[in-house]
Amino acid sequence: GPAPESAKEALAWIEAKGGMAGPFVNGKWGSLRADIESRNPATGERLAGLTKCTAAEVDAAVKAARKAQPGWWKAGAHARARILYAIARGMQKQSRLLAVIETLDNGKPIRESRDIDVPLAIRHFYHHAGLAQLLESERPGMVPHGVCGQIIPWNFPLLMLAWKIAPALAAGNTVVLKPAEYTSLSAMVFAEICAEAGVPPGVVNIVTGDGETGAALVAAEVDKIAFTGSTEVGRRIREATAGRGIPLTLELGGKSPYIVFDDADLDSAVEGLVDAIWFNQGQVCCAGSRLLVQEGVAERFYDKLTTRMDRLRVGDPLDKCIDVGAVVDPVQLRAITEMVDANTEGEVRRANVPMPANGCYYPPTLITGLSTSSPLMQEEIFGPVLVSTTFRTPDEAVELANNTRYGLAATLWSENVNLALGVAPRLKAGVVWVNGTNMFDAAAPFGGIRESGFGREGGWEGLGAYLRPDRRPSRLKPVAP
Ligand code: TXE
Repeated sequence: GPAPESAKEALAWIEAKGGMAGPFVNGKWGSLRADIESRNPATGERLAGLTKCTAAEVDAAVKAARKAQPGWWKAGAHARARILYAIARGMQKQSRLLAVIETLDNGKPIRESRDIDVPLAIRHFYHHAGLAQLLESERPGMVPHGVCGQIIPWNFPLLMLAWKIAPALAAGNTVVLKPAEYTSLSAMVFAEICAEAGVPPGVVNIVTGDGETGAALVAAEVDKIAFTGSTEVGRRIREATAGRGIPLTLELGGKSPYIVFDDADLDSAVEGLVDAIWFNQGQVCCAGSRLLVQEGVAERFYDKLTTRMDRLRVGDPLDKCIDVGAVVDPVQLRAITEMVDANTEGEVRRANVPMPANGCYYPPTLITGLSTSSPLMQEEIFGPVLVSTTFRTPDEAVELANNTRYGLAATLWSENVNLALGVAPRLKAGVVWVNGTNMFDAAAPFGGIRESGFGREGGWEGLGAYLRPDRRPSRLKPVAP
């Protein structure tokens, strides 16, 4: 059942801040103002007032990061590793608070924030503490960029923060991070954890606000920018930074194919699909949102899928038995609804499940019989809506799978290893999962190609995005002619 006690504890934590959240700069809270309201999408209740940082406030944060950076780098790999380990342990100690705040703020099922978001975020800090210690031997001659501006979305607030901050700090950079306006509260808990873990003032700075604050951070004197979010904003950031030539990594949208071949283990493929499209209400950049199923098993597969859909439990995200929670915000709910309602093709099937009367809920939905040019087949819906079509041959599956401007992830199911390994390399995607989906690890680089962006996060490849070759004169003696 619901967990009112832990929710009370989380709300008390916010209340203790005067019901306000705002910038954390140079190890201190900045001006807390209720410029933006942060609400619980499951109930509509107000959680906190949020400061919308001005360009001047963003610049002050960048200055603090600039001042702290040389010391953070010179402290050495072991000092940085020790602090990253301390952050990881601090997050572990606060894991319940983090999970509940994330669920209140975002609407995601507590089972997911507790078992996925928070543990993966912690693992990211542990892993990068280890990488920090190996830097000098494994990447000699590499140095940090300096100050990194980082902008993250609302679908995995704490995990995206970890993906950004852990490698940047491990490599000796300092950061100014802007969380998304819908979901800034777990970043506030994180700021406190940093202070307790002994992160020197100015090394981790957080500026709250919306797209205007984000644009101010992009325009500020930063040495590198990392962004995860929509393809549209990614394009704008690329334009805004083009003239400055600073390094940029972009992790953008997707329309990832989920391919089921005739010989697949259909029951496992159905369970995988539940994870691919209904995890986090489908608000996942690599969501398996386009089902491609081979004709021979299509009817059986749809039967199994719709039976499973009707068993999904939609409701109060704090309830541990819930599979599908609330969509992040009324704005996103409206976007999903309008996109689906504008469609006139195919057959729309909604899960036959009880739906909560209030709150930002959208039913798990399957749409079949769409033409490949339909906007629903081409555009990211970013909600619990699966679109599907059938194919005859592996060649046709590859062609359909690649028929999109994106290239973030792909999943395929087959018991035939030759078929699977033949098809996988032909899929245009940053990651291809075979007989599984959503497999993430701090050691595995993740990222897209085409309009899904560029750059990788995780592992040595991800760390490399926060390093550059040293520009100091080489220590090698010039050879006499
Ligand atoms: O994203 P935005 P939105 C997709 C998804 C979703 C759609 C819209 O399809 O429905 O985008 O979501 C900051 N300069 N994804 O509008 O605006 C913003 O404050 C600098 C996919 O919420 O891209 C937030 O912190 N920053 C996705 C962050 O960018 C700006 C995750 C992302 O918000 C800015 C989220 C600007 N001009 C949405 N404008 C994924 N790939 O995971 C906004 N921001």
